Amino acid sequence: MKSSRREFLTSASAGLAGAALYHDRYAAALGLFQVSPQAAPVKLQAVTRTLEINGKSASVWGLLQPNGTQGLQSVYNQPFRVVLENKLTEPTAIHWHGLYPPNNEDGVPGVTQPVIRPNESSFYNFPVIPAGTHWMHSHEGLQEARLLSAPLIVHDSSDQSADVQQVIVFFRDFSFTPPNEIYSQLRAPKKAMAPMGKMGAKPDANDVNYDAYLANDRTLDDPDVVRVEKSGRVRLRIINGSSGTNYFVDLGSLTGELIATDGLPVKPIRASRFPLAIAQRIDVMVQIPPGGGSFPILALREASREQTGIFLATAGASITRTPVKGTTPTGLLTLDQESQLSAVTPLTTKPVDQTSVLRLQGNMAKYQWMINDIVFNVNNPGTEKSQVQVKMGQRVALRFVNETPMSHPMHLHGHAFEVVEINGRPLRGAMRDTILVPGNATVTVAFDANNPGLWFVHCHIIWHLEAGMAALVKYEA
Ligand SMILES: [Cu+2]
Repeated sequence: MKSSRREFLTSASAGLAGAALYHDRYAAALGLFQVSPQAAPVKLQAVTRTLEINGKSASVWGLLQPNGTQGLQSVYNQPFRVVLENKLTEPTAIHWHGLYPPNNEDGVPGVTQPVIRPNESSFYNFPVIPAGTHWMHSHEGLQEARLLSAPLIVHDSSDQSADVQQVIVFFRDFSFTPPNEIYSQLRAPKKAMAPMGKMGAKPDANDVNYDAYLANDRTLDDPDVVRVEKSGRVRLRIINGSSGTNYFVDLGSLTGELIATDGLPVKPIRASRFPLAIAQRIDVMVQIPPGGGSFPILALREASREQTGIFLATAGASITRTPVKGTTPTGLLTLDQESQLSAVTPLTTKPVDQTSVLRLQGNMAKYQWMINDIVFNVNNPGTEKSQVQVKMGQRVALRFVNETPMSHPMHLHGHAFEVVEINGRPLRGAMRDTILVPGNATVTVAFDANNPGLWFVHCHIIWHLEAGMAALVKYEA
């Protein structure tokens, strides 16, 4: 069994430096690139493309290599030599979510670089770190909701040698309504409401009901089916690239071993269901039973019945039709599993030099979202004052105090942080770049100030970001 798969890998990956291979229709298009300093840079294009969603033609955007490959795969510490071409009719900028680039290559327009205008391009060249399951997405306006995002996988030497099949699962949400119309509806005047956080409202989720929830660009009406082997080991690289939807990843009859959060290794824990907030990633190892079969890998939308997913299937196994709505609504994501995690490579043990409190706030009547009473102007971010000042070499804690009943997935650019406190309870948790702060909860993370510049920290619900839930971390010169 093993040798036959190895042969398949070898033949199908000829010319791809013997790299891990992706078998399915979607991921077959995800080639690996390895570049040397002499080689021409990899070209990546922001383009429009067409998907069929719910039986209708959907014009969406995407990040493709000229051969149709979605996104990029690279190898740890290789040069990230990429020419990004804008083939859209609007300016754009792409953020490499999970990497630690130098500040001026981080892809935030108005903070770290100017926008890339239509038919112009931008060149990137920095060492690809850290290894792991990452992704890339537009950081301009609401473009991410048009699916201007893609996987960004950084392999390390261990995952290229292991006899493990790697499968990328990229979850996104999609609406036929253009993002600017969705946003206008969210901001339309509503009946008098007290500011959130003062109204004692019940916990809440899902500002936007999307038309479809996608796994590798498909719904469960016509899911992606990945061929696996009986008794095979599979590493699921699962990405939540949604603009406004948290999920529970559900492995059905399989049990998985969670081995990484946001690309960074954690001490393995076994479960069959894993919370996955917007912009987070998990790597989960599963073992296909000796008898084979087909195995759904689902994402269950938070606090509702919608679901999406892919199937792992051995040869000849039939796929059980799975509806796009489950029978029982899910609940809200919690930090119960998060509090059990610990990093394989935690921060060194040393005292925190400074703690910055970031109070997360909302005003539903105006649909404004704030940090420390400031509605951040994302369309002119360079004019905003930085709320967190750090010095190179400091250990910095960010305490997110959520004063709203809604959860916020908070992302810090350019760094990884350790989760060090949940609701007043200290822990040495996972390393991550995105943490869910549930409604009315307080979560503290700590990072080492080791990447100078001006960095975004923001809610990754795109509608909250657009409505002001962002701040800047600035290194003193
Ligand atoms: Cu938010």
